[in-house]
Amino acid sequence: MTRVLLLGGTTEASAMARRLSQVGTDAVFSYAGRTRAPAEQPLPTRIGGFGGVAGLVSYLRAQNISHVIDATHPFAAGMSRNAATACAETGTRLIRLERAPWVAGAGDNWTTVDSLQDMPAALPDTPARVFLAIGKQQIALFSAKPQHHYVLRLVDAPDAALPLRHATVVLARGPFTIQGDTALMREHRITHVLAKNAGGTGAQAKLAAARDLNLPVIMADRPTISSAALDSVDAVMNWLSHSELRGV
Ligand code: 3Y8
Ligand code: NAP
Repeated sequence: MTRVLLLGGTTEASAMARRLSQVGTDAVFSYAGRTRAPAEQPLPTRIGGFGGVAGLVSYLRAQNISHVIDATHPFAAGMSRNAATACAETGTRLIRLERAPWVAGAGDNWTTVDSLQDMPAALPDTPARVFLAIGKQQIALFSAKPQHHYVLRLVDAPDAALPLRHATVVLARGPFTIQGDTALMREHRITHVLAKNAGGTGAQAKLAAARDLNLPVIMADRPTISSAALDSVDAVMNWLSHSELRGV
């Protein structure tokens, strides 16, 4: 009996949820609970962590989950690694739905760093005005470079003081537009744009805006995740139907 756990939180996960709902698959959508008011989904939805690998193992068993579709963000490495371990332990089928990384094109001025932790060192010593669009979980990294003015784009208002001396907070939820991001960078006189290589379309506008404004981009590469991945909803639906047919 097929019952799917869809690990969400991205544009691709929302598209996956719409397809599973359309075909009537027995599925449950899962958010981490990172934002105050996540987007509604057309599937029964649970919100919050599982309690590590052990918690996820218990959940998979208690809920008779036969398949896990991990459509979390490429930087949600902890969730993806826990899913791989828990699915191996319980013999649950697992696939990742992941969008391809962005690649620098003509006119792009990117400095690529291995991880988010390497971003502050890539900033100049002379004071800059930095568009920090990597969410709020890694802001503390930048307290090492207090001389810059940071413009932070967040989904929800911070619930504590920011660990930065000069910061402006912009509250907004993607997907974003090139026009909107270009206006934002002009308004705040941005000199550097920082981004995670998330791929997809929801966060891409700032890269096009940076190119149009001839601004340098510091791009953090995504963590490596070993479990098998597909890059489209159709491919995942084929994977699901084949594994149902094989009964494996
Ligand atoms: C809670 C669910 C959908 C999904 C929409 C995508 C697109 C818009 C662009 C910028 C970059 C960033 C951030 C971003 C984008 C989509 C997608 C995407 C980037 C929501 C959502 C949840 C989250 C969590 C949030 C993180 C943060 C990251 C903001 C909902 C809106 C920066 C990633 O305040 C916080 O603590 C925010 C935390 C994890 C990264 C971080 O480390 O801080 N996403 N984003 C999910 C959950 O609870 O499980 O609230 O509706 C989803 C989306 N955010 O349904 O269409 O698919 O990527 N999300 C990044 O890419 O760098 C913004 O500002 O330019
Ligand atoms: P993470 O660091 O990989 O995961 C940390 C912990 O959060 C996990 O161990 C798990 O807690 C919980 N968790 C994460 N995703 C979950 C989900 N979909 N359902 C239930 N629990 C989940 O995750 P993250 O980077 O903070 O991302 C959190 C959520 O935001 C994910 O849904 C992700 O898709 C979405 N998102 C993240 C980014 C980003 O830049 N990281 C961007 C866009 C959207 P337990 O250990 O307790 O199970």
